[in-house]
Amino acid sequence: MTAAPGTTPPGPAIIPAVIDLRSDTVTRPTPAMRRAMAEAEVGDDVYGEDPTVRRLEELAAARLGRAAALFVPTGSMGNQIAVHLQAHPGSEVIIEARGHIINYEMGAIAALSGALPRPIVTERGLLEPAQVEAAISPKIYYRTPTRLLCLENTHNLWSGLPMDATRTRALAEVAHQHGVRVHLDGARIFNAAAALGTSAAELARGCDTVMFCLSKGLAAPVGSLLVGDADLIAEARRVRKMFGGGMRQVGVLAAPGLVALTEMVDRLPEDHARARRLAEGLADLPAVELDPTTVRTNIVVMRVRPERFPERDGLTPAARLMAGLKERGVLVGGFSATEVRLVTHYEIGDADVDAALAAARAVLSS
Ligand code: TLP
Repeated sequence: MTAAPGTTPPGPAIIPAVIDLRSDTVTRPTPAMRRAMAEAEVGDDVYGEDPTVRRLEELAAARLGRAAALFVPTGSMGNQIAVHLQAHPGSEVIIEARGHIINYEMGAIAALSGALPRPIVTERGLLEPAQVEAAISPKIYYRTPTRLLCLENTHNLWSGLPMDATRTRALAEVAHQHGVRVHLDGARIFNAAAALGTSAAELARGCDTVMFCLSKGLAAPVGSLLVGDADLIAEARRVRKMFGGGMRQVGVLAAPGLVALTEMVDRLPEDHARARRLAEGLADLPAVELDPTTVRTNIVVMRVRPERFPERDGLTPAARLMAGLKERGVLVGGFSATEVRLVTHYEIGDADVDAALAAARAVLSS
């Protein structure tokens, strides 16, 4: 059919392709995950009768080298159950100052567990055992007791920084010497393991509880696991119910989680290589401050230099960059007035990295 002069020819509406680098949470389930969801065997998981959930919990415990695991709807819930079990009202939780648990979980450690954060500022995201020791309250009855140390691996706000097993063990040892428990927010522990050439179990060693997510780089639509000793996980099951996380025929959501754990772990180095290439390209731009060697997993946090790309029309440098990129079909996340985060994942290919770099070049030179 020929279009009349001056009209749009018929055909599909032209929707600009979106390159979504806001997070690795944006991925849609793979075809294998969709099939697994449709075919999942299910039962009522509050009665412990969902066979698919059980399989996932057993596999998760084995992958982390622990006795037991609990399927929870979100990473936040997994972290908060761990805090609830190991801190008590009026006690302190030691955590690196940019930790997810205190910056992005809605004040839940205070709201749900009555605990206080004791944030430790670091220069590059890695806690030192001596810093942790100094932050632990002396055991005097009139001092606020320290109950829990929370670690994060990879460290989201520090450009996905991985932490090696030696440091994790040293930090856990110092905490345990003072009777302080250790929880690891391992939302992206498989990214850390891939970057460090080790296993998730090795990185979890020394920690009392570990939470990891299926819904980040592993591309499942939903779900996280909390792992630990059998007694603690039995208690965690009770707290999950109290927090409203007891789910019923949830094998339909555990099934893509099984695919995530068995099929999506080995490809993570691809995301890391693309993130590094993205970081190298961005670091070449005069308006960007970024050391690409700090990008070792799938997260790039960069700073816009305000002297090169200033605030305009009430928009901060970061907001201006985000808006400009969005006009060009590239979505990124804002961390502060000058910081922006870009995350690679299985829906981002090499051509997407090239296109995102071209868009950033165009926006930042405007
Ligand atoms: N992180 C999200 C945002 O909340 C920032 C993201 O897009 O990265 N621990 C870490 C280290 C996380 O990065 C996240 C999610 C969580 C816990 C919480 O997981 P969910 O979103 O499943 O509650």
